[in-house]
Amino acid sequence: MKKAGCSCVLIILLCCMFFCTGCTGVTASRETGIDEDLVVVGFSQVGSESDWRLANTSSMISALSEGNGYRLLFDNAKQKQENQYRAIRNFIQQDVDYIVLAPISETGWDSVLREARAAGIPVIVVDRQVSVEDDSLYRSWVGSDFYQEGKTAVSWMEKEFAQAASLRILHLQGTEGATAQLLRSLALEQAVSRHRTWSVEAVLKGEFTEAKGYEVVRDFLETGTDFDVLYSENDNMTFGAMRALDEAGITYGRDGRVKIISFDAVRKALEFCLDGKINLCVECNPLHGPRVDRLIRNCEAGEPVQKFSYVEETSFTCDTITREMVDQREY
Ligand code: GZL
Repeated sequence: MKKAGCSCVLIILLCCMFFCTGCTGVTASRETGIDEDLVVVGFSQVGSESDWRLANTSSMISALSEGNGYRLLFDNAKQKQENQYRAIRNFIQQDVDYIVLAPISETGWDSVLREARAAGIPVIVVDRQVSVEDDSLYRSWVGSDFYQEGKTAVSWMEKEFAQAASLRILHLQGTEGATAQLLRSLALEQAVSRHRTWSVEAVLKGEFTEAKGYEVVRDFLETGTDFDVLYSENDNMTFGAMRALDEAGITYGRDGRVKIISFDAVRKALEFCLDGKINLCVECNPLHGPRVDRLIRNCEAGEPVQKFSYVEETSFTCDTITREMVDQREY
């Protein structure tokens, strides 16, 4: 489906083709192979750095399918913002009907979103947020309340360590500048400033990947610095950290020397939680495809759309999780 400006060009083109070759619109569309009734969406995805991201991509692709009335142009930015810039400019060149952006970090979007607005292409932001001077540069955002996720983890720590004389924290951070990192970290930093007996032994940059999580925790453990709880901002970094702890002979989980808090709550993490290896899994729901589909349909119908839509989330502990909860997991 194209906008007015393009429709005129398209009609002229089709007339030329008709008079020149006797083609009809049907033949023309057979020529181009594109069903003009489809809503064309350009989706710029961060990358494929984590199980959460793979589930998010899968949800978006299955919701924005041709069967649902979409033609989806998908771009994987491989965790580089300049690749997202390139993808968005490419979508503008192709004159898509909507741009969906899952931004790698909050800043640096003003210019390219102004280009999308100048082209008359609405932008929907999913998952992490964008920090722009003018928030009319995007139509709507859907994602998680990352600050609440962090507060859920802090509440668990306050109960779990209520009797402890002190609490030494190892903070494993996700991609710097991502909303998930900024707000999960903020909740912890505020708690540490409230609790005089809490301390952060180190802040490690794990980039939300298993490999980097393993590397930075392995290097930290070589310093011999003790800690009581790992606050890991996503499951894949946690998996890497667990490997480093195993190699160092440090036990963890329900009966372990250190406790583990992990964010996302993908199935693999919930299995570890069920086994008592991860103490707390804080859910971050990636299944935004149906939500974006509904947003676009509302836009198409000229209905008002909410600027910010937060998804419902929960948490799981190794003392409360059940096999049924794990088996019900969609991702
Ligand atoms: C959170 C999302 C984060 C996940 C990570 O919504 O941005 O990015 O927590 C993912 O697993 O890499």
